[in-house]
Amino acid sequence: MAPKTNGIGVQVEDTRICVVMVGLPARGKSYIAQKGKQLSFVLVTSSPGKLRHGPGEPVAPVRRCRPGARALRDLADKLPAQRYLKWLSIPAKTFNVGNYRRNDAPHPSADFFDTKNAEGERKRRAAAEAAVADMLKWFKEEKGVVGILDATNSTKERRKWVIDLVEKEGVEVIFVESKCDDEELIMANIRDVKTTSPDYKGQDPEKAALDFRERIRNYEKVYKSVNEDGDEDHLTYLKIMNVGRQVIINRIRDYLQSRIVYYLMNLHIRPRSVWLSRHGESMLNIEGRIGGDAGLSYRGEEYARKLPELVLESVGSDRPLTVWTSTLKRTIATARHLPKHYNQLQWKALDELDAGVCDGMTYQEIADQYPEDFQARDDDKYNYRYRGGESYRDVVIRLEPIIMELERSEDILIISHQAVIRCIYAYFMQKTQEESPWVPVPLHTLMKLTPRAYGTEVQTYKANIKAVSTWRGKGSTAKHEDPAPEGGV
Ligand code: ADP
Ligand code: FDP
Ligand code: F6P
Repeated sequence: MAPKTNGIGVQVEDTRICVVMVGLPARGKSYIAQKGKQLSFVLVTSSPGKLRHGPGEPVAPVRRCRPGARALRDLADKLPAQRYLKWLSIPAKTFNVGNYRRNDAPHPSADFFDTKNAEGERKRRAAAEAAVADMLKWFKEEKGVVGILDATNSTKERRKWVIDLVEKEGVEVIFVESKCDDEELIMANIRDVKTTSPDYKGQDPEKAALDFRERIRNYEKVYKSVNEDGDEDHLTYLKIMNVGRQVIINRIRDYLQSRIVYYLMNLHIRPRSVWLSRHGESMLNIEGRIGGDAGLSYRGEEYARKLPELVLESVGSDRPLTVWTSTLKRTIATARHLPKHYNQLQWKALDELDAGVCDGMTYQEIADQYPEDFQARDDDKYNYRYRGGESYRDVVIRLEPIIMELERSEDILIISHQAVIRCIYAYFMQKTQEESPWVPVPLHTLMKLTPRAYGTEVQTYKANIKAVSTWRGKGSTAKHEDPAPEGGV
């Protein structure tokens, strides 16, 4: 079937996907699921309502968009899977069976998970049924696109049961299995995340870890890896072995599936951070003019000279770092005093949001010359597209390769621009589309983001070099005199 688009390059095909996680406990399934949610932030534009272009252009109705065969690029909410999907604006939601089971069996000991335990079996099945029922309801009533069933789904019977229920509703099923036999890593995972689970609330962590290891042994008695016996070859699946050292891909069908797979197979769990900085203050920043390709102001240059010190303080002197800038003068100039042994790469995708006909204007000039546009942008800043320019949604879409590359990479410093940094920050911090375009990102500040198993840690380093504030509050035409609110970055 030829993909249908709604005239704004957005796929409207009715693809709905259920990602069914598979694997023994403590194999990173919930971690992977959480990442997928992030993915949806950049894949498809989904918010119903109006997409606002400048009032000079037609205002195209935005239909609820379903990603399909061709259009991840055009698809503009949270797993590393959910996080990624959400960032791409694909409505994604995780249904964790453990949370359902906890309603009925809040503190089970290992023998609860022995298949010979009839009560345990009954309660576990009821939890799985409730999770799948809620997921199907979500697809139907809330127009979900990617539902993630987070459980062990570790037997063929369970997988067949899920497929039968889900496919009946016209939802595609893709199994994502994490297989890992690195005993040291599994014990580290147990200590990191399982001993603090509500299952073991108030219990001694060492005892909890031993009980959890016993729980896993009960699962091992019945566990079958997907297609281990050769009779599940008809299934669509991705098997990630030992955190990506080997990957098996089977029958991945369409564009969205392949993007999800590509993203998930590139995830790694080696400790790393991402540093973000805007360029030093520019000559246009001083005048309160947006866009352009100006050089640094005297204070901006001072920041460029101070940046190596801030970076070395935060990164350390012996860690290799890769620096990504945009192709605009002000970010390249900001990076130029960094240590020569850092690899540097310029990305067009990191250039500032294109303000189209408003490029080089002050906010006051825009309000005077294009009052309707000015209002439209305040009404829906994420979707407003400058005449001949871009919206935040557009920026998120062009950042998708950056996010893919970031997930594959180790330590990276990105020197970019206000709007672009907001979008990247939103991916890591799971900011909504309403919030992200307004996040304060002050000049002359280095930010360190460190992704952890559940959530991202933020540290900021101020250079203590004065700069104008380029933050503008809703309704204001301030020539940058609005003080940025406290909080945010
Ligand atoms: P599960 O849902 O499988 O019980 P969790 O997601 O709760 O496991 O475990 C999280 C831990 O797993 C984190 O410490 C994370 O670093 C680690 N992890 C993430 N991905 C993987 C993977 N592919 N294989 C093994 N461990 C992983
Ligand atoms: P989780 O770690 O997500 O809490 O320990 C494994 C576990 O998940 C249990 O909490 C939960 O009851 C079970 O997996 C759910 O999966 P199954 O229905 O596949 O057993
Ligand atoms: O003022 C600096 C700047 O980077 C401009 O180039 C850009 O148009 C603007 O910030 C983006 O911020 P906002 O979306 O809040 O106008």
